[in-house]
Amino acid sequence: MGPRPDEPSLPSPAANPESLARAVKDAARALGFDACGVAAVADEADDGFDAWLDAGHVAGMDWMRRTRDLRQNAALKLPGVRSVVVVAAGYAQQRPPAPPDHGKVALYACFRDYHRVLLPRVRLLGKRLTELAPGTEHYACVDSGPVRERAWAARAGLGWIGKNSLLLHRELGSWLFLGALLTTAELAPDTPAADRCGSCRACLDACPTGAIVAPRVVDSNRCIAYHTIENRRDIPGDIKKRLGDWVFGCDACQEACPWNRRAPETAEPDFRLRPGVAGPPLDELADMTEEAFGARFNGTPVRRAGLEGMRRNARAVRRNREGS
Ligand code: B12
Ligand code: SF4
Ligand code: SF4
Repeated sequence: MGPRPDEPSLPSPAANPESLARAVKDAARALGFDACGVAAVADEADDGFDAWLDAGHVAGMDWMRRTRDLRQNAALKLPGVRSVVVVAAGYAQQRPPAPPDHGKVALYACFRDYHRVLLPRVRLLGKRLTELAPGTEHYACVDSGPVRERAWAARAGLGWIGKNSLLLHRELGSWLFLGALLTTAELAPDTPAADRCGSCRACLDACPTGAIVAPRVVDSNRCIAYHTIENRRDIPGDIKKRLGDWVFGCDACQEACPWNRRAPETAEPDFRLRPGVAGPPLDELADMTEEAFGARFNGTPVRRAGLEGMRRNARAVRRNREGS
């Protein structure tokens, strides 16, 4: 059926790929994101993901193995997908120095859980996209969906993959969270950014456990972030000895990165440090009750390690201190 005479016969200005991309980026900015880019779903060429899984670098994260196909083929998650909109939210800020006998929590986990802050906003972005391009479908995710956010961010021109394997944005550095919106709408894609690591290898040298086994390749079996957050078993002895102060996550390969020194402080109220989270006292943590754990860490990403995980981590850090 053709258009009725009183309906405009031209497509709305937002319906072409260029104006749609512009409108979505405006909407992302209005929702508080610091950067937004678009990738076309034409080329999901092999970029080492299979090799990473097959080499066993995924360690015990079976949920990654189970979702292997989905992570490599966005059309399995959203049939008809044509574009991926990637958003970034920076969280750079000064952290107080850890007092003696206190552990260190990775910066990303010291405030309100980013899943809770950002996923509703990516969903709102999807809603806006549906208004702009009626009849299209989308899938929104932040971290926990079977979508390879860093690879899409690199394709969408948000930055480059640093040798520590993190997405580095020219201004925000790597202190950022990523979110993605798969969509059946066609949006004008951005061009990938140039690699600006050059001959630097500060992150490789700073990693306490040698987990960056090659530029851009992290072996989770050696990574402190994996062991203190995801590993539900004992931490292997040689890693345990090298935990330093980290009781949850690890920022050593980010703290060493020169691109992170100039990152602007976040203005996001939800990313303001929660008192008592960045540097919890080791003795208290090592024998913490469920109640005390909840009081200190509820609503932050630290919950993911669980009470037993945090007690295990704090005991290991304390033992190293006693032995040094
Ligand atoms: C599994 C996982 C982990 C694992 C494995 C880490 C790893 N290096 O893969 C563990 C538990 C160790 C971990 C740790 C951390 N993680 Co994590 N993690 C993830 C998760 C869920 C999947 C990552 C994955 O698929 N890895 C497999 C690798 C092989 O695939 P990939 O990510 O696509 O990256 C490869 C390709 O991009 C390819 N590649 C290289 N160059 C190019 C160029 C182009 C053009 C393309 C297309 C591809 C490409 O090489 C990359 C590196 O191997 C993502 C969220 C998500 N859904 O993507 C968060 C995510 C990567 N993690 C994040 C964070 C913040 C962290 C920590 C900093 C937390 C902390 N402070 O403790 C550490 C950092 C450790 C490190 N140096 O990587 C952020 C990273 C933000 C950023 N700036 O990049 C993410 C994106 C979560 C989010 N939504 O914000 N993480
Ligand atoms: S998070 Fe820590 S252990 Fe993991 S690669 Fe970076 S520096 Fe190494
Ligand atoms: S520390 Fe150097 S090599 Fe590592 S990600 Fe930063 S710029 Fe790249």
